[in-house]
Amino acid sequence: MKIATRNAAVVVPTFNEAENVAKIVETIFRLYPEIHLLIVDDQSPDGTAGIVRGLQPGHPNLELLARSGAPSFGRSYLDGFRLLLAKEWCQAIVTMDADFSHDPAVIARLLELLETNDVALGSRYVAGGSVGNWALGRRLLSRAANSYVRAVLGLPIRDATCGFMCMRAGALAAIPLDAIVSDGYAFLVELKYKLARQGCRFRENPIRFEERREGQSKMSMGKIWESAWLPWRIRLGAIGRQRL
Ligand SMILES: Nc1nc2c(ncn2[C@@H]2O[C@H](COP(=O)(O)OP(=O)(O)OP(=O)(O)O)[C@@H](O)[C@H]2O)c(=O)[nH]1
Ligand SMILES: [Mg+2]
Repeated sequence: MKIATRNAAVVVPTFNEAENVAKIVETIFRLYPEIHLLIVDDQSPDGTAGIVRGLQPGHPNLELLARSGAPSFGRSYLDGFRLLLAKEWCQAIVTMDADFSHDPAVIARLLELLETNDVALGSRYVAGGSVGNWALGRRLLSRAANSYVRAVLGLPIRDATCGFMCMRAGALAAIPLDAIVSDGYAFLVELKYKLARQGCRFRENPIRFEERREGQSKMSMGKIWESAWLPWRIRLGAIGRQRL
């Protein structure tokens, strides 16, 4: 059965997205007036959370989770998931970036695909998918990371590091969120791995991934190393396989 947008929530983690956050909020609600939107901010020094608070009176379905403690992309998503899975109306959860790399217009298609799948991905690496404006180095790195992760983990998907995901709430609720240990791109891989191990049906929908429109890039060597190491940690059993 089709999931109505009023039963779906989009989670967007933010760190220093003052230049993007108002635009992404307005764009999402213009396209889907009934959808729920949760921004999970990590005490961004640029005042991202304050901008969200300022938008809340105009958007009753806009929620802000202002985290404290050490910033973490992965923990932000996990806190957001837990908050949403406790809501009775929540049947689907979409993850996406604040910087317009993921086109909000695609959310409708991903939700449609949940009629016959548990997880729908906005994929750069299936026929019809692409990346815009990426320098050759980053293009190669992303391609190599994907092939590597697929080879080591045997994931049935082409874009294992993508951050544009749409999941049935029931599927997400069935995996042990507390057992997810990684952060950054590795978090996105570990999440897909756990969903796949749970027996979820995946479907990839081609997207064009755009370079961030505004704001500073947060790519770092630390994040890349973590992603390189994660598949082996999973395979070697260091990451709670027994709990799957
Ligand atoms: N809450 C939270 N959000 C984060 C953190 N790091 C990144 N984000 C957000 O996660 C999303 C993806 O991060 P990006 O910085 O766009 O990552 P990327 O696309 O690989 O790299 P660039 O676009 O080049 O910066 C964006 O909405 C970021 O604001 C974090 O530590 N905490
Ligand atoms: Mg980005």
